[in-house]
Amino acid sequence: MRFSRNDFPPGFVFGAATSAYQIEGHGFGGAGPTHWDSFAATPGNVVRAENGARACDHYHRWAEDLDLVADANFDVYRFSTSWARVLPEGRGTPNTEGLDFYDRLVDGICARGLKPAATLYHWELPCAMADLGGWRNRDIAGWFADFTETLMRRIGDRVWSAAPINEPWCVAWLSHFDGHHAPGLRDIRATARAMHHVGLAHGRAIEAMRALGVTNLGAVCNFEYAQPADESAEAAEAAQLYDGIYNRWFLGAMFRGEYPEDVLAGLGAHMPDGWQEDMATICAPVDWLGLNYYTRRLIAPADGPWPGLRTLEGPLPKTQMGWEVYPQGLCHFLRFAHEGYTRGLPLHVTENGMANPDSPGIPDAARIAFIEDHLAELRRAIEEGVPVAGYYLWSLLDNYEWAFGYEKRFGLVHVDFDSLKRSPKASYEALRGALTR
Ligand code: IFM
Repeated sequence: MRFSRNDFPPGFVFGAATSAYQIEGHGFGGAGPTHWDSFAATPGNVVRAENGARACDHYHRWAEDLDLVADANFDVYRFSTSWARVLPEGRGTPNTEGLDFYDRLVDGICARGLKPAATLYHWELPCAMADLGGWRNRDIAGWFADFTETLMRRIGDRVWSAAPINEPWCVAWLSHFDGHHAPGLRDIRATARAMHHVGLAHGRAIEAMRALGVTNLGAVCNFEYAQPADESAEAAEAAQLYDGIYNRWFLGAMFRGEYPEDVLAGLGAHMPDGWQEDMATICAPVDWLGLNYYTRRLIAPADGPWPGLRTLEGPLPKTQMGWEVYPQGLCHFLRFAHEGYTRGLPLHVTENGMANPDSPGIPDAARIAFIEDHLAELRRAIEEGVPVAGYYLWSLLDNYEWAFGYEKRFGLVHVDFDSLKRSPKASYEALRGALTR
């Protein structure tokens, strides 16, 4: 690695990130069915129709996995909790086994001298909630706040930080407009409602955690650098709108209490009645912002209804996901968030990393270079005065990459999905060396 801990300000933290459905093994421990189970069971949605029933079997191997985090000299372990594991019906009677699991996990994280960074929702909506309309139903904000309270009553005394929802754009747009994630809808009315209710659920969960006295609360959003595909005014306008939908909608709501006008021009007619009254809840104060950053997109105009844009393949080197490697976007978004929205709050890069077709024993040099180049951009932001406080790798383990199944390998640690053997990759060893205290 081209850097060490000493190249970062005192107190700067490094972490490894995972999510519940992607690693735990949802078939274990009495968890209820989720919309990812039924989405994956529907032909054509997921590569080889793979699901998270076994995943990395982290449910049983969590201690070994936490040892890997600690041995790499990370400071923070960012994990998520499964709503359906805690409340199999989404509400009502909790699953004791599920609560016990997260209790043990948090204790295990603390026992290894790591900081537990919890995300409450990372996409596996209980089927019972989906049956009631899921993110299209305004009541989801209350159901989610109740789940938050149930879980945080159990682990809130020990978590170092907590964020309600991972990547609201994916929960709303990718899943209700693009149809690429569960519930697989392609409907603008459903999208507008989800785009609003996910923010409302975030705000209600923040309120619930404040009421319980849980501290260090944040929001985790994802960002993509929108580059006009050519020099035309039309491409510039399309890229600006893509940026609004992806990057400015949730930041605007959470940090300014307003939605961007250019996006409202298209979504406004489909928004739920009285949405304006919810904005004060959505922008409940938080203590930090988490930014998940992977790539840029080239955007061109397209015929057809709003938003009238399409993405084109770019010329830069790509990861196994086909995503262009564009480290400069990370500095851009850190600056953008700080100057336009968070104005001094600590920023954490809560996800960054790449998928690579790794095999054990073959060094993942591309991942090492990816991390180095992104950390160089992160350091550039710090030098410019942006208060960046942490950087977390996605991901600790190769895992279930949603609609792409198990083929895309994001891990610092290779997982053999037959034997479930974990084998640290060269990037893991390189980070361990760089993070030595
Ligand atoms: O695997 C996902 C994760 O669940 C959320 N952020 C992006 C990652 C890579 O696609």
